Amino acid sequence: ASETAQPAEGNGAEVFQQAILAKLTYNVGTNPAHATDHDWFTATALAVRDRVMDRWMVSKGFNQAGHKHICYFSLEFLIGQLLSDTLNNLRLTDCVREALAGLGVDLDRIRAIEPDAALGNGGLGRLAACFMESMASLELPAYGYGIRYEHGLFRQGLRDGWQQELPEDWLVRGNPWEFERSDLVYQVPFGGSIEKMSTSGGPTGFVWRPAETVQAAAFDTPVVGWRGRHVNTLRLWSARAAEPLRLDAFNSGDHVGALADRTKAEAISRVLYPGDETEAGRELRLRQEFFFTSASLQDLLARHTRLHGDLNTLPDHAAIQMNDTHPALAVAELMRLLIDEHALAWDEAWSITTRTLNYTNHTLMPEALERWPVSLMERLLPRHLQIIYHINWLHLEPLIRRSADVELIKAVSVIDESQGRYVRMGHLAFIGAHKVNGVSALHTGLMRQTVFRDLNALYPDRIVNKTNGITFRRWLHQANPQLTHLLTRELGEAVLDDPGALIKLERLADDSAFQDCFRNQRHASKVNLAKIVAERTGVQIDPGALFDVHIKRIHEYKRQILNILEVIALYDAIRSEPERNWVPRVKIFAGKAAASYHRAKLIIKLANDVARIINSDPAASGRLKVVFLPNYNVSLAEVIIPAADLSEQISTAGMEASGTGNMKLALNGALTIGTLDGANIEIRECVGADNIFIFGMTAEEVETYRKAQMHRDRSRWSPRFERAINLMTSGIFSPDDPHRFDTLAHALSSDDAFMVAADFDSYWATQRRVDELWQQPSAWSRASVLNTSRVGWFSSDRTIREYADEIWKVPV
Ligand code: DL6
Repeated sequence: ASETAQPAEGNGAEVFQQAILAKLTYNVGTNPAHATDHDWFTATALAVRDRVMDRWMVSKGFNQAGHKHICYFSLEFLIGQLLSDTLNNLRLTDCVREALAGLGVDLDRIRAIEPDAALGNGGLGRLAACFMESMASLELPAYGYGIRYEHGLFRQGLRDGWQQELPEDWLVRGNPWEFERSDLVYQVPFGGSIEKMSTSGGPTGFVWRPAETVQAAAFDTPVVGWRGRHVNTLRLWSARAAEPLRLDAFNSGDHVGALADRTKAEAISRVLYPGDETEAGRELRLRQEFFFTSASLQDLLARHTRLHGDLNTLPDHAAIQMNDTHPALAVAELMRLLIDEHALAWDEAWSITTRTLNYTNHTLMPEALERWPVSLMERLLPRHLQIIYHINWLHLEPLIRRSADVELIKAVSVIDESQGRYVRMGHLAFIGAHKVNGVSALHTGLMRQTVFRDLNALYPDRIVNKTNGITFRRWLHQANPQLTHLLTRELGEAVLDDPGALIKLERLADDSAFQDCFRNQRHASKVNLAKIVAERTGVQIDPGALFDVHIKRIHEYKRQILNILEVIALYDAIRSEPERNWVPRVKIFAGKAAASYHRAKLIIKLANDVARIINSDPAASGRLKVVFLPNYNVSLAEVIIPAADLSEQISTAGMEASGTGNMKLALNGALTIGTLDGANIEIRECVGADNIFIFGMTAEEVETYRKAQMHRDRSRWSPRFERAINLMTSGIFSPDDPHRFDTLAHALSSDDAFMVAADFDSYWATQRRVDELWQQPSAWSRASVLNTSRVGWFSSDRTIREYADEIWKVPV
C-alpha cells in the first residue's frame, strides 16, 4: 500500500476548494452566499468522503478475495464525530483547513457542528469504535455489525442540578457518511410456533412458523484506517415493517391503526437501550438483540455462500467476535440458519458455530449479566429456545453420565432455575465460543475464579486475556494536536505510526527545557477547557490550578461519591484552616446516569449542589472549585482529556473490568489516582509505581472485608469520613431540602457495598500526596512525561494484534 491514499485528482487545497464548492452546489443545493455552517459541514464531509471511495472499493475487493475476515458484532458503537477523525487519518486536515479558509470558512467552527454518533452508552461501545479504527489501520479485513439507532444516547441536560434526559437527534439533518444499501434487506422472524416436519430425532426436522417478520435494511459507513491505506465497513441495520401500511385500514379511516405494524417494527431501531424497567422495554431490547444478530449472520452466510459455496469452510474465512452477551443469540441463530435454512446436520453445524464465534466479557457485576426469562424467549423465539435446550442437554449430558455433583450441573447449566427460569446469556456465549476473553489481567483472572469458575474447569483453555486499548489516532493525534506536535518535533513522524516509539520520550523527562514545552502545551489545553467550562456552566476556573478530572458513567461502583465526599472534607479543612497554603484545585466531573438509576442521578445532584455552595464561598476562592460539565460525550472527552492533570480511576477494586478512560488520560499526561482495579494495575506496571497514585483495598482485600461483613460496621468510620457524611446531610449543600441526601448516607451506613468508607482515609491521604507533588512542578512534569512515554502498550493496535493472533487466527 502507498503511504497515503492519493486520488487521481490530487489533494491540493485548490482541488479541495473546487470539490467542496461542487458539493455545496450539486448535493446540498445552495451557494456560498447563502450557505449555513451546516451546509459547509455537509459539503466538506461529502468532499472528504469522496477521497475514501476508491480505497474502500479496493479494500472491499481485498476483503472478499478469500482472506479471513472479522465480523465484530456489537449492540453499541460509540463513534463520536467523524470529520476530524477521517481528515486526520487521511492526513488532510491542513489541506482542508486551507481550502475552507480560502472560502472564508473556519474548519474548527464547522467541524464542531457535526453531531456525535452516540450509538453506545460508555466503555463497551467506545471500545468497539476504537477496535474498528484499529482493524482498518492494521489493514485487517473487518465488518462492524450493529443497529442504526435513530436516537442515540440521550442528551443530558441539567435542571437545578438534576439530570434531564433529552432526546438525541443525530440523523435529523442527514448523515453524510452513510450509504443506504437498498438492495441489502433481510427478513428477521419473531414469535409464532414450531412444527415437527420429520420423524428423525433431535432438534432437526422442525420448521418455524413465525408470527411476524421485520425487515433489516443495511446502512454502510466507511471506517478509514490510518493514512487511508485500508477502509473497512461498519454495517448498521435499520428496522422496517415488511408491510409498512395496511391500506384497507387506512382507507376505512383508521389512519393510526393502519400504521401500527410499522410503528412496532421500526421501534426496534428507534432508540439505543430503551428503558428496561418495564416488561415492554425488556421485550424490545431482546428484539433488538435478535434483530441485529440475525441480520448480520444472514449477511455473513450470504456473502460466504456467494464467495466460497461450502458453509463448512466458514471458520476458515470468518471469525465473529460477540461484544458482550448482547449478540449471544448468535449461538442459537447460527445453528438455526445452518440446520433449518441450509440443511446441515447438527454436529456439522455445531462444529462450524463453535469454530466461528468468540465472546468478550465486559463485566462481572451480577446485575449486568444478562438473563432472559424462558417465558419471554418461548414467546419471541420459540425455535431458538428449543435449540438452546438441546445445546444445554449436549453440554450437561456428559456430567450427568458421570454422576457429577448436582450443584455443579446447576451452576454450569444455560438455564438458571434458582428463582424462576432464565436463559443465562453468558453461559450460552461461553459454550458456543471458540475463545472467551476478559478485558484486563485482573478481570480475566476474576472471570476464571468467579462467574465462569465451573465452566472454566470444564473448558480450561477457553478463557484468555485481552487487555483493552485505545486508538491513539483519535485520543492523541486528533484530540491533542499540541502534544502531538511536540512529540513529532522531538521523536520524528515515526511516532505517529508506532506507539512504541513514545518510549524514547523518557530521555527528556528530566530536561527542564522540554518540561517547559510540555507544561506549555498542557496549559494551552487547560485554557481551552476553562473557556468551555465558562461557556457551559458559567464557572470561571483558573488554568493554573490542578485540574482533577472524574469523567465516566455515573455509577456507584465507579465511586463518584468517594470523590465528592473528599471534596466536602477538603472544603471543610479549607474553612477551618484558611491560612494554610492550599493547592488550588478544580474538581471536574462529567458523566451520564442511566435514566432509571435513581441513586446515580442523586449523586449528580449532589455534585451540583456541592459545586454551587463551594463556588460561591469566598473562603474557597482561589483554592477549590467544583464543576459538573453536562452532556459528557466523545467530543467533550476530547476536550477534557488533554487538559487533565489528575485522572480519577477510583472504582471499588474488582469491579471495573478494565477502564479505557484511564489509558486516554495517562497517554495525554495526566497522573492517575486509582485503586488496583482493572487496567490500572497494568498501567502501574507500565508507568512505574512512582508515577501513579495508588490507594485503597485490593480486590482480594475487598472480598475478605465483605465476607467479614466489615462494610456494614459503622464503628469503623474515621472521624473525617463521619464529618463529611454529616456535612452532606446537614443541609448546607441543600438548604432547600436538607434531607435530600439522606438516602445516600443511609446506603453508606447500612450496607456500604462499594467500600466507600473503608477506602476513604487512604484516598484522602493519597490526595495529600498529590498536593505535595503538585507543589514541585518539575517532579510533577517528569511524572507526567513518563506517563505519556510509557503507555504505548495501551494502543488498541496492540490489542487487535493479540485478538488476531490468538483468537481469530488471522495474519496482521
Ligand atoms: O471493555 C470495555 C469496558 C471496560 O473498560 C469497562 O471497565 C466496563 O465497565 C465496560 N463494560 C460495560 C458492560 N456493562 N456493564 N457494566 O460497559 O466495558
